[in-house]
Amino acid sequence: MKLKTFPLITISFAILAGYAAARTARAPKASHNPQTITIRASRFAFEPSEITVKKGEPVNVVIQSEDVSHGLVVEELGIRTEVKKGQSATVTFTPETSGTFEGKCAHFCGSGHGSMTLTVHVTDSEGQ
Ligand SMILES: [Cu+2]
Repeated sequence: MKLKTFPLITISFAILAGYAAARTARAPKASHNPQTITIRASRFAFEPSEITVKKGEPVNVVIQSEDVSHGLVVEELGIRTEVKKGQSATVTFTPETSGTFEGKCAHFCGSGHGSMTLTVHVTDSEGQ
């Protein structure tokens, strides 16, 4: 009986220790969590319509659809995502170039779709 349960206990401990090690290894990253910016998308605007991020720092952009399906594409920053009707989508990116970039809705959402834009300012973080 004891001989049978011993390996099970050993394995359980090994798994638990593994989990603990994995959590510890991941913990230091927590302080470098990407900045999160939430953008609401509705016909025919992003709110806010301008965001400012720092070069070299990862950013999570959460896009929430307030009505129909929308999308966001910012070619220069490698952002391309779709957000379904009433849902939200997250896109993570790290801007490598400073400047001002124009994003637009990537999913046709009606007559004002073409004017649905988002301006992304990428600032040099070295100066701060
Ligand atoms: Cu749209």
